[in-house]
Amino acid sequence: MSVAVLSIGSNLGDRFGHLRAAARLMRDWVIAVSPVYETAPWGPVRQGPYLNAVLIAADPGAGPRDWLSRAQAVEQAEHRVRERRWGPRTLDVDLIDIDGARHNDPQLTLPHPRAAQRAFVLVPWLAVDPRATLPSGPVAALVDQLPPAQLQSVQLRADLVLV
Ligand code: A4P
Ligand code: MG
Repeated sequence: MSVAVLSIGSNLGDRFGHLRAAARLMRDWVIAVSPVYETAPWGPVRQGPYLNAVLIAADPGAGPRDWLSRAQAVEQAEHRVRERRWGPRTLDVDLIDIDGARHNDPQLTLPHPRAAQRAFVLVPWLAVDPRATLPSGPVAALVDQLPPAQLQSVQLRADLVLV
């Protein structure tokens, strides 16, 4: 069984609509969906706040490249434009982990190299899978180690539910 952990994020346009579209377009494979969080923008670019969530998807026949092309097809369906790295986007779909595999290809690095430091990835992932792990440790422990300011930058949006 191939199980993929996907981080989805949006800070342009109908942010929740883009997340909903991602869950809908992946519905054949999605087995679990996290709550939605309002998150302060991470990185060097000045931009508006994001909505973030995590999808867990399973497909016995899929390899890492299949998951990457599915993720990119979903971004394209939501008119994702690559203007600048780490800049605002209608929809970002990042592969965080696939079956614990390690990949060092720049086209697909696994696990996602910045996931372990990102509250907007770790908090939703932990909420949907309390046993989640990365090579650097259990996600529960990584969340405990996050600076308080980072944790506070991720706020549950209980009013927004992805199905
Ligand atoms: N690529 C390599 N490994 C992977 C992977 N594990 N998953 C390649 C997905 N793609 C991977 O990605 C650039 C290239 O990375 C692709 O060609 C792919 O083959 P991209 O999506 O075109 O560019 P990007 O999204 O600007 O870069 P990146 O590194 O994915 O950006 P980040 O690090 O995800 O930053 N703040 C909050 N609060 N929430 C967010 O969701 N997102 C970003 C984007 C910035 N700040 C944010 C958020
Ligand atoms: Mg990306």
